[in-house]
Amino acid sequence: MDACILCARCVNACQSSHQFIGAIDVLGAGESARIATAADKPLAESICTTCGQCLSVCPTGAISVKEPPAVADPTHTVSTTCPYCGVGCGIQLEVDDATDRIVASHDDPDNLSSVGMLCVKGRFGYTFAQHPDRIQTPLIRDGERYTGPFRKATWDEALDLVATRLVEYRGDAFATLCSAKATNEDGYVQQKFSRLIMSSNNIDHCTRLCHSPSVEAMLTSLGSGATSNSYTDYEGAGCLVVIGCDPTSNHPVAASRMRRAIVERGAKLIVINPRRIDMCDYADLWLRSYPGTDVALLNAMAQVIVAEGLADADFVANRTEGYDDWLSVIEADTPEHAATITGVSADDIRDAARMFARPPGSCLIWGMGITQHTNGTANAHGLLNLALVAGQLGRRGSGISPLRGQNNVQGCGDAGCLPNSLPGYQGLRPDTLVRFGDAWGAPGRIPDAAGLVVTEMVESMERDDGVRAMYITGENPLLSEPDLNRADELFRRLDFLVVQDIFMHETAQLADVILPATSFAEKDGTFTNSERRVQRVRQAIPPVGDSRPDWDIVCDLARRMCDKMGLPWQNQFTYQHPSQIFDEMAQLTPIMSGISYQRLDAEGGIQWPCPSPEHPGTTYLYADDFPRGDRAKFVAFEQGAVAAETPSDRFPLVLNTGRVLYHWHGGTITRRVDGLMARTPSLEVSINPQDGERFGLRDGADVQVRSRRGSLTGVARYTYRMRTGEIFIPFVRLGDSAANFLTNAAYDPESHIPEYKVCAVRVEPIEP
Ligand SMILES: Nc1nc2c(c(=O)[nH]1)N[C@H]1C(S)=C(S)[C@@H](COP(=O)(O)OP(=O)(O)OC[C@H]3O[C@@H](n4cnc5c(=O)[nH]c(N)nc54)[C@H](O)[C@@H]3O)O[C@H]1N2
Ligand SMILES: Nc1nc2c(c(=O)[nH]1)N[C@H]1C(S)=C(S)[C@@H](COP(=O)(O)OP(=O)(O)OC[C@H]3O[C@@H](n4cnc5c(=O)[nH]c(N)nc54)[C@H](O)[C@@H]3O)O[C@H]1N2
Ligand code: SF4
Ligand code: SF4
Ligand SMILES: [Mo]
Repeated sequence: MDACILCARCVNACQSSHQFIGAIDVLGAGESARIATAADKPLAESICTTCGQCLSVCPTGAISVKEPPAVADPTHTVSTTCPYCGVGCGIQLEVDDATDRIVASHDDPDNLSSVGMLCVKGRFGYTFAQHPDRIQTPLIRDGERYTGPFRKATWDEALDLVATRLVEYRGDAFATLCSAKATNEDGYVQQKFSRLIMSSNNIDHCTRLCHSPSVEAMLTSLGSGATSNSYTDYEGAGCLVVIGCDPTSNHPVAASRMRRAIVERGAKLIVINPRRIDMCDYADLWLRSYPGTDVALLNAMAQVIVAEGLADADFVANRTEGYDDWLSVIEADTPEHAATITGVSADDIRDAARMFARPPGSCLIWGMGITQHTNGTANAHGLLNLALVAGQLGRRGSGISPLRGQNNVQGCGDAGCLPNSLPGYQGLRPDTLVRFGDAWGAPGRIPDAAGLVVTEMVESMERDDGVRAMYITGENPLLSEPDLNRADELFRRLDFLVVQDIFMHETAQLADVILPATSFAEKDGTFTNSERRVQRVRQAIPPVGDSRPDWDIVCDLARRMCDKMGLPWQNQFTYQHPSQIFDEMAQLTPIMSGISYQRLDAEGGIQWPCPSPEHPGTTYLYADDFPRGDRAKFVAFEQGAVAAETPSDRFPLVLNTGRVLYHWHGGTITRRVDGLMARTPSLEVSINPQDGERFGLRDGADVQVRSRRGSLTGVARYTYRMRTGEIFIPFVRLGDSAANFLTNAAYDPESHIPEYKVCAVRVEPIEP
């Protein structure tokens, strides 16, 4: 810090101008003044999130990266979109012209979603793109399935093999998983391939494991499955309800925008979570409910709103239906009753209801703690009912935000990578099928029956008439599915498996053919973020090895299959550039027909619906009506069983799984970013110290965790973030351990999402 001139720009960046974290401040006064953390602890032990915002504003280099890459001048900068989460931050990749290597990632002050901020993954996590482990050539299995070695192959050889094999599996025996990490254009081409060439609607992606209950509920109640509002609405709200999510870890830049509302404008914050998350530091109310009890809690909040006359009577009368039926179900759900189920006091439930219902505006922000339960859809309806009864929808500073997970999970659904709808959530109705059939030069060829969702695909593998051949791009089900031992058995029953990815992973290990895709850094396209903003992805570096963009690989395969089968649709797969794919999709998709690359390049990201070239895009939905019609619908659910599997004598603890800031899902990507690994090198099992004592563990020592389905080894981390009786493990794989060996493949009946958030486990010390 010798170069520090005490300008305090870093302090501002960390506190009031950007991140609202406050990890650093000026410590001391006069001669001894310096920048330091609270109690002068090392940065790594402070609340610092390693976002690098301080680094980005330091004018003297006092704060700098530890090992700056050797750069030969000159460099150029490419403006693109972060490949990690659904917040969709703008990044500016700095590329060394001499070596074609990305040497830095900077924030983009002009980006409308991130307004100059980044988190640790956006600023430092880009290095995976040029990691030596990238798959460089197509690979074909030699010899025995599952065990034989892979050999390098040419594209011709690999794609001919895939085409020849897939010809046998057209129709229901084929299924494909699309990638929420890839672009809209990649997804559009893949669903077109599946529908047109493979005659199969068995198309899905990770949304099934993620926000499918939210989408299901929103489609029923409102007619659209998207976030209704924008990050600016958080900043303008009077009250934020953060329920079943941990934005500081998982949507860090959105979390900064929430903190801005709280710190600058005094917005109220209600956190509803069994686990103490960092946002609790800012909360007016933290409702520590028991896992799986949100239906009871949300019904009781709604009951208070009605009973205390806080309902928005105009909104209910003029813009909703089903109110009376709904009320007759929830009327008995008093706070006192809910308190016995949820463990939250009746007074706190009342306070939360009042804070939420009171004008000016409230935002409901939720995540996997709501959805990944056997009552996931019921939970989501509970939230929608709350928004409807209080009229907190359809105006600035209010709205509903199921925070989208992957960088392009919104877009993957928008592009039609779903078993029951074509692009733009256009159902498999006769008129839609005719329009797409005509546009694709194949009238009457698109199958009209809804296909299987991810979890149904996996279950069907057990049967001989189920899915026999699979084409998986940019997903790793053998770490992300529940009950992995069982999932592994089922995947081994497939006749043929193609994996298209940037890295070798657990699912690829079982594949017959592996096709190397380019990463976000090597292709053009678009991602659509959580606030429905379509943003450009721009190529920064040449493709690594022989890798090719996903859309290009699938087009090549489609043409080969047309040749083999004598199908006349080669010309449907001859795009020269992703912009042509986007134009085709936009033309067929009313919600984005006004968006084009020209506009995105000129204006920056545009939020759909954007029906015409003159339309500015839409910051918030439902100002006047709903896609399902004039009225939104109340849908009542009663609190059912809290979970499919609850603690017993043999398995006395509830396992809650989820994420940590420094890892991405199973870790395929983040295990290959040294800086991120350094921050979270081991699999931590968070446990209340009392439970630790009770089961003979030691803080920091190895622990074995077992469920009825499997076991893992981790490091016990004593923390009061956990209530007794509940432990938390992120689902990243470190070593041979991964949480999904333990989780339960029980499904929400409406959405088919697995119950990742609750299963019963026991813990045992491992003697050194
Ligand atoms: N760093 C990082 N960021 C990510 C990801 C990542 O892997 N790493 N993944 C991305 C993806 S795909 C997604 S979907 C999002 C997910 O983002 P989140 O939804 O924030 O993800 P989780 O970590 O699963 O957190 C769920 C929270 O719900 C709480 N919870 C569990 N059960 C219950 C319950 O019954 N009721 C309530 N009210 N709360 C409960 C848990 O304690 C946990 O804090 O994150 C995205 N961002
Ligand atoms: N226990 C537990 N399990 C869970 C969850 C939980 O909370 N708890 N959450 C669930 C949720 S919400 C989700 S979203 C899933 C996520 O599960 P997955 O989608 O399986 O997880 P990722 O590791 O993100 O997989 C993305 C893959 O895409 C590859 N990739 C990256 N970019 C590209 C590209 O441009 N093209 C191609 N072809 N490949 C690319 C990466 O290498 C990686 O292998 O996990 C689910 N599983
Ligand atoms: S890296 Fe981010 S959180 Fe840490 S001190 Fe800098 S601005 Fe604050
Ligand atoms: S908040 Fe999400 S989109 Fe933004 S930099 Fe972090 S990971 Fe990337
Ligand atoms: Mo997700």
